Amino acid sequence: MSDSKNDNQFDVVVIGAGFAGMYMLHKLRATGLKVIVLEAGSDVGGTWYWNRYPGARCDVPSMEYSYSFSSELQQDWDWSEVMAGQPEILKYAEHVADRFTLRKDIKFDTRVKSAHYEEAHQNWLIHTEDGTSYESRYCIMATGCLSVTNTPEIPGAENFDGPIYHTGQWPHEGVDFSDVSVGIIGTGSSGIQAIPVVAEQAKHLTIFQRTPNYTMPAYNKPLTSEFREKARANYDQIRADQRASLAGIVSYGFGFGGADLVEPTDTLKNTTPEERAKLVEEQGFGAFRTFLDVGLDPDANEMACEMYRQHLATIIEDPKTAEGLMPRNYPIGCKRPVIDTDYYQTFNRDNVTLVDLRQGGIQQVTSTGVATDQGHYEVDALIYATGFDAMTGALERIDIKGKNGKSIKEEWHAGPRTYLGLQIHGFPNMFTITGPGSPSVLSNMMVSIEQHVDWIADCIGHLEDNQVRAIEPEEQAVNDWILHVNEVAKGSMFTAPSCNSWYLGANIPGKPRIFMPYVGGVGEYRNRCDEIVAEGYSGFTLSK
Ligand code: N01
Repeated sequence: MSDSKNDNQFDVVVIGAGFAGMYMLHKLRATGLKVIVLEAGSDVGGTWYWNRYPGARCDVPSMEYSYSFSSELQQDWDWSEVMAGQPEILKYAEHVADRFTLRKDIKFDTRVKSAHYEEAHQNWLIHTEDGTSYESRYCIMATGCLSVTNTPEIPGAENFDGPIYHTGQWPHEGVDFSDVSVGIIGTGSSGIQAIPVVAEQAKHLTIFQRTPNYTMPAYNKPLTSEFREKARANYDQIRADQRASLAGIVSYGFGFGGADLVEPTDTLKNTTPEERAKLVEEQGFGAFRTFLDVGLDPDANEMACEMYRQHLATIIEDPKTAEGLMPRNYPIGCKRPVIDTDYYQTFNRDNVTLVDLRQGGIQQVTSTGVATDQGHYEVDALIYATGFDAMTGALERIDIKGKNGKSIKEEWHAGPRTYLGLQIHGFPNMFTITGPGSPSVLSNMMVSIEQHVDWIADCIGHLEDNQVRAIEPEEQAVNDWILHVNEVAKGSMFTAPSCNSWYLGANIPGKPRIFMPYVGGVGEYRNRCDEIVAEGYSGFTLSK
């Protein structure tokens, strides 16, 4: 089949050359299908290609946040730290591209504009911004969950005299902030990582914080060769345990953020205020980690929040700044957990100012700074650490049309609708790697990416072997899956009424409030995906 194709006809077009697209290409190549990857960036790496801001680092231990598909690769690669920084992870991606000669089938600097399903030919027609079109039987979206930056429209930004950067689109040549007064908007994972590093360099750093976050110290450190050797010798077991786990992480050697391992079993509600105060004094922010009810019971959670605030007050020298940094009125565990290096200590520096926007918000950006209801703050440069249009953003930015010309935007007007986060009703032969409705961002992305890529490659193999022209989920299967995704998230801190997270789309004005990822765990989820295959692709329509 492949031989009869012209230059722009393919069996599979994969969109995106991050870790998902790279592995998808490698996997499909082995099947003999004609595959091309289209990538907007100039090289591989996806999120690690774009997010080059100072302090960017992974929060999953690198021995686990790495590919498992090649035993030689995992035996050969040396990680230098428990959780590697962005430059090292990007180097790893580049190494994988070299090692498996991936680049020859990736077209870089190529942004996909549209993907339309042609019912008459059961093909996808894909147009790129450079005016090229590609025809393909299958279209695989490896577009990432956090790849479209969210740049809030703050009035006056266009009049600012200095440069404005976004953490998610950082200049490749880096930025020198010596002698520069910097303002940073946003205190999510990106802001919290960037702030201590920028503060070291800048003349002054002003942090515009709308919602204080709960963040735990990262216990990052160099990996010893002894640890690496031991992990390598145990890789088969580590990988098997990751796949069967809840979050795709087994904390081999380390607990969350590189901290000591703990197994929460106790009940915080059974403790007295004195006991809690003693725990905070002895263990700091980690004091509530041993309590199981913190994640389940809102009252226990509020006790943990209070313990958190108590410890915070002991770190910050200025009481007003301490109060300004204290998260209130939403539970620990509602947002994506953040870990940091020296975040709070940074606020004790003379060259750092916190602007707690709860006391008066941003009015506008002026030519020389940021005007708020609390006054005007002069800055020479601005950093937006304002996050992403997560999970659906990258897909909805492309003009995707399925059967009957229906657009993905129409199909998802009330929130994303998928079966297993893998396929959308009415969009045959289109697959989404780590799409909404799959564990994705609630898991170690590497584990979820590999599981989806393997599943999709097996599915395509099955279709090809059985002369099936098209696969798409039944509408009822989609409805049932969404119901299940919502059901398992119910009662968790993720969906607490006071929670406003990007998991819920709450960071983007007008985005429907829907809990997008699947909270049931990668092990359970994998089993369900495998069962569905064993049942002959139950819930899918296969047409010859
Ligand atoms: O983005 P965010 P992020 N005015 O959405 C604020 C992954 N990641 O890039 O909370 C003022 O979390 C906003 O305020 P609020 C990880 O999954 C991983 O930091 O909406 N402020 C918030 O403080 C993470 O969760 C790693 O009130 C405005 C911030 O901007 C995800 O990426 C590292 C504003 C955005 O926080 C996203 O993290 C980095 C406005 N108009 C990222 N608009 C690691 O692996 C937004 N904000 C460690």
